[in-house]
Amino acid sequence: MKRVPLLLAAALTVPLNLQAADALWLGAHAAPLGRPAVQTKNRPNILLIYADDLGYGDVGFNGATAVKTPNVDRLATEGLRFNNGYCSSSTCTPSRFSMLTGEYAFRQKGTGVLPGDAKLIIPTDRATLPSILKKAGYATGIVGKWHLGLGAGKEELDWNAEIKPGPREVGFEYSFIMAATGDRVPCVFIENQRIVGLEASDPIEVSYGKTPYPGEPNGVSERDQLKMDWSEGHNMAVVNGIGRIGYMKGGKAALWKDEDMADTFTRKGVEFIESHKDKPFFLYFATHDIHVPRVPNARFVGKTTMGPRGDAIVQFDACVGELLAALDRLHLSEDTLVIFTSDNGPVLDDGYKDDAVEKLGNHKPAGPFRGGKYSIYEGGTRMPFVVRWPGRVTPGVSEAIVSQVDFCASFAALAGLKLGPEDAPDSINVMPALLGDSRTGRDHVLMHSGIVAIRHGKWKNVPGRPAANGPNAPRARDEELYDLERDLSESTNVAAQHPDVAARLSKELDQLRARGE
Ligand code: NG6
Ligand code: CA
Repeated sequence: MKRVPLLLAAALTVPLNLQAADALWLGAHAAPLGRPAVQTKNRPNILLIYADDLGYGDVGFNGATAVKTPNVDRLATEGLRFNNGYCSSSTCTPSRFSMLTGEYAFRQKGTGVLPGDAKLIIPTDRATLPSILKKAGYATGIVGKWHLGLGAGKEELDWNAEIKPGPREVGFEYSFIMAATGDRVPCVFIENQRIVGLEASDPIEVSYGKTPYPGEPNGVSERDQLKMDWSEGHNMAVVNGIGRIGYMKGGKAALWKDEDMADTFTRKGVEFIESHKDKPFFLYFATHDIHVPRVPNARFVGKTTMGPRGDAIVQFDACVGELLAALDRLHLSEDTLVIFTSDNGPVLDDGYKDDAVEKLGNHKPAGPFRGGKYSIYEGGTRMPFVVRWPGRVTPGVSEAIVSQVDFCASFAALAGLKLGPEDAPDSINVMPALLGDSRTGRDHVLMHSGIVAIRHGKWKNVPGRPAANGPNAPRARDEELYDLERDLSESTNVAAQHPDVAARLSKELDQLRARGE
């Protein structure tokens, strides 16, 4: 694959008078912009709080009232809130792939939502967000959801031995993860690439084949005994009374209890912070909330009128609160850049009967935006997005367009590390925007949900598709153009009124897509 290094599009608002320190800070893919951080505070700890399936409108600071989120609201009050912060894709695996590699996932085959036994999809020889920060002297760790595959080669993975390659081989020195999602087997925690609590006498087996393990419960035969019924899929292995995707057997002592997962991850996150308080650390804290199955701890059950989905948001917010409290307690808040966002837009019924639709009331999970998880519209990829760095980032609201794909180049620049031309090819250094030094970030951004769309400035173009033959051929669709300044909810297609704009964006999209080929 030939890659052409990207030219920087980020616009400048700060007058430039560069000194040596600036040049260092500017690093990765950077045009010279922004105020140098090295002169004041260099290399803060980085805490990336990454929610799962949490929508733009699911948090108080973006207008939610039916659910209270005091801790993420605290982040927003003390930090810089982005109204135009994007993930790359409207599902989990491709969004995380893009964020951690700085390359849009649509450029690499096999980066769709992965089964729980998938092999690692991030090549181990490439620069990643953790490997970049590790090189810059950070202690790197991940706690929570992985969903990027584990193991390599054609052989089936032996879950009872060391599980590799995995997080370590892509740059995380410490890991405490679940392999895929809460609704996919194996339902176990994996710490530093070994299953936690596994007993040698009860080895674990995992299968994504069609047949259940004989004698093991499954979500069809035991449906009437399930803790939470499924509405679609989720009828294979039964773990903790809940049907999952995929089959597993053994490892009984290692199985997680959904009700305790948030506490476990939070404890591990806090422990990582505590044990690295004396050196710069990067912690990627990727919650399983609020993805299905939504099974919050009893402490949170009934805290909202919205059922498990609302209660899971409260639980998520409480986890954020504990992490922030740990930073306060350890006197690390001032030295820590906290960045909070989510992997894709919201969904109500995602395959379990948990009343998310019935109990929604007036709550708007995607805020003012159209669509949600799985969608090419803004609700799919416009995320709640906050950067807090007390004393360095002035609290407020930014309209700059920023994307999670930019984390690689931006944090490389902050840490003073220069990226090679092959590294993080879609990532732009928007650190000046993230720190509030610049009011502009990127001028364009791509979003992906099967198809790839482009936003440039206020315009959003969703490409059309001609009719195709064949039983599984996707439906034809007309080209769409929206003016996001006037029409946040993408309700009026103005492609016919502005054919020149539509053509310009469509050409830009073609060129950007072609870069990875
Ligand atoms: C779907 C699952 C859904 C969720 C999604 C991945 C069914 C019916 N649906 O296939 O529940 O797991 O995959 O979500 O099984 S993501 O946030 O990890 O991308
Ligand atoms: Ca997700």
